[in-house]
Amino acid sequence: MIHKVVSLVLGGGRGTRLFPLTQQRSKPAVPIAGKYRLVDIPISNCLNSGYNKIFVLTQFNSASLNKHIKNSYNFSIFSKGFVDILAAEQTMEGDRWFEGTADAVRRTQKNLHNVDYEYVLILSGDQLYQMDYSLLVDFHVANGGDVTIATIPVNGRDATGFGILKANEKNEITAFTEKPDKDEVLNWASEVSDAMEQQGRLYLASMGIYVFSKGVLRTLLKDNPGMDFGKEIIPDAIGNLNVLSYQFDGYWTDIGTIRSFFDANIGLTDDIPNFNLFEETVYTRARMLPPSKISGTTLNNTIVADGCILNGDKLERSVIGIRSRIGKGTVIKSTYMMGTDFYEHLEEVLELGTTQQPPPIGVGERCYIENAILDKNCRIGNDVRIKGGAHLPDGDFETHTIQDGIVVVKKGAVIPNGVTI
Ligand code: ADQ
Ligand code: ADP
Repeated sequence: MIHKVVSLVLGGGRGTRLFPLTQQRSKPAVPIAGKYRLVDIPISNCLNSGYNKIFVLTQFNSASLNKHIKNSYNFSIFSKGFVDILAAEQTMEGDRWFEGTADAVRRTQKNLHNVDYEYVLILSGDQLYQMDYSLLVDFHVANGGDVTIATIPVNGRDATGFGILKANEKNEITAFTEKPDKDEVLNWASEVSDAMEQQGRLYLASMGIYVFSKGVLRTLLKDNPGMDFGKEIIPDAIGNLNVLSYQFDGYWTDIGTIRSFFDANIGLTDDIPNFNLFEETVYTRARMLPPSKISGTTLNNTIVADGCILNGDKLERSVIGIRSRIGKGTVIKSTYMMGTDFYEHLEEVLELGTTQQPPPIGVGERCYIENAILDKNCRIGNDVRIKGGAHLPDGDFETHTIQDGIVVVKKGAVIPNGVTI
């Protein structure tokens, strides 16, 4: 049954964990999988679940996010659907930014007045998964929930990064702790299926995906001044209200850090990826780009988006984003190249190709690139060598950062001929 649902996508706090990808854009606008942006994942899940009233809450408004949402999600005039951005803004009531997830929702509630809904679905903006939220909402309604949390079993190592809970046989959550420390985790094991137990996934984690009945959310946010769902609002609700656990058994991963973002993107090149782009539609901006043209290149487990001109030697376990250009003799492995926002005219490329000041947009000739993320619009010259790995210490440099052995070349950075990183 279709219930009246409004979805709120938590588009990002300061986004510091994804620096430098969030240096010039808000987190929801970070490009993923060669042609999408992070925010397309929860929005597509909503649309595929039949929910089309969607707000994206973000800390700062960026031109690229606005443009992307406006160009991607146009509903017909016969539909009541919308995707609207609510950016933290100065109002008569205060000039603070959103201080946390609950505060962000509290301060945007006034925008819900004109929307007809019974349930609020709160979603995180930095996760990769496909989920039919209508099953979650049906579960919430059928079991008389006040609040329902989507949950997934995780292993002990990951458990410290999540809200961990215990539920009884009626799926009622009886205890919850936000990000327990290493020693404390051991007390939080749950009974899980044999398959989960074999994988060591003994701890039931909150996926940060919540369904609230309309009045319940309003009352909770009014009575509890807490800024955060995980730290304050959810623990307060447990014990006082009927808080349910809806266990999800599909693939789900957090992509809030450079390492997890990198792994999620490169994971798409697996023979049978955990996140299957060929199943449910992931919506994004429909660009009128030409098909990609490739010559002289050996491609292995590589995703190539539209509009690329690739002349490299070998591309392996890599995601090559829209409008990428790669020069002759170049080898790229385990790399996410985001692509470019525009093409340089042929004359420009030819001219820059001779002067190399700066190099033309894209990756030049005879380069070797491994374990890297190349943000959009990079200009990488000829004979450049970038080899990420555990041997490189973390650091933040003018053109790039290194985190966990992954070299992230910043948006629009220029790496001259012959440089080695
Ligand atoms: P975290 O992911 O650590 O834990 P948080 O950092 O609060 O929680 O972020 C949740 C989502 O909200 C993220 O997408 C984030 O970018 C966004 N966000 C944070 N502050 C925001 C703000 N002020 N405005 C808009 N968006 C904001 C949460 C739960 C845990 C749970 C994990 C699952 O607290 O219990 O286990 O999610 O990932
Ligand atoms: P995407 O295809 O990634 O959605 P957009 O079309 O939204 O990219 O463009 C991204 C950015 O690039 C925008 O800020 C846009 O103004 C800029 N841009 C587009 N074309 C050009 C161009 N020819 N020269 C310089 N900047 C451009």
